[in-house]
Amino acid sequence: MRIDIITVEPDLIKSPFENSMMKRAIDKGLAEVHFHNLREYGFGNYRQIDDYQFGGGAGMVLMIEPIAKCIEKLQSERTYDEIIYMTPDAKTLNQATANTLSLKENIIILTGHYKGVDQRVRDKFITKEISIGDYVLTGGELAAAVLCDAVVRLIPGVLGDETSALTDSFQDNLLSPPVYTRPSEYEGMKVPEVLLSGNFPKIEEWRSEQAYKRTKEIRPDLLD
Ligand code: 6GU
Repeated sequence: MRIDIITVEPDLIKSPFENSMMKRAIDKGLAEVHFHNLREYGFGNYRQIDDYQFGGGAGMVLMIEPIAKCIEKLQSERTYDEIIYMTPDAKTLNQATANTLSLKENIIILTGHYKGVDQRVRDKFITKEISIGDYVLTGGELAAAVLCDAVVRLIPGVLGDETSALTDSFQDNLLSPPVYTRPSEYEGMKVPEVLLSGNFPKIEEWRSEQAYKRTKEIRPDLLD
């Protein structure tokens, strides 16, 4: 999978890709990530990329031309399956979206800033808009890193069996059940007996019950 990230703040987003799971995916050749600094496509000596919004109001808006130049250059080199815009005014990211995106060959992720991008960017280029939750971040860079982490770990071969993505919270729309490791007793707090029983059908049954109970308590909306 190839991911092209268009951003105003490349330094803010690079470090998650230089560490841990995403670095492993890149080193294994399973993911390829390229960063494009929007500023390099800006106008004039100052490399201008934003301007005041028509109609007045505080906050700058990213202009269409620099973004168009960058996207069209990428599109002249290969075909993209999705052009994603990270923005708080969009549907929230969930596991189903991450699963779908992990099967794509080439994607572009555009991260917004300031008041966002000119609406015509969204109308002309964007095929999918994603928010990562109901709160506002300064820019879409951290959100893009979150999206990439959620997607890249699902690419076959990225995770080992020991951390299979199949048993994740949300993979079946339920939260994960509680987990325990040694010691079996700590300051009088005991690990549930069933987990020490070796009775695997019973253990699975217990885990399902606990997952359902937790989901009902904490995230009943997932059960709707
Ligand atoms: Cl994708 N961008 C920004 N700026 N804030 C957010 C977000 C995205 N998702 C949640 N908050």
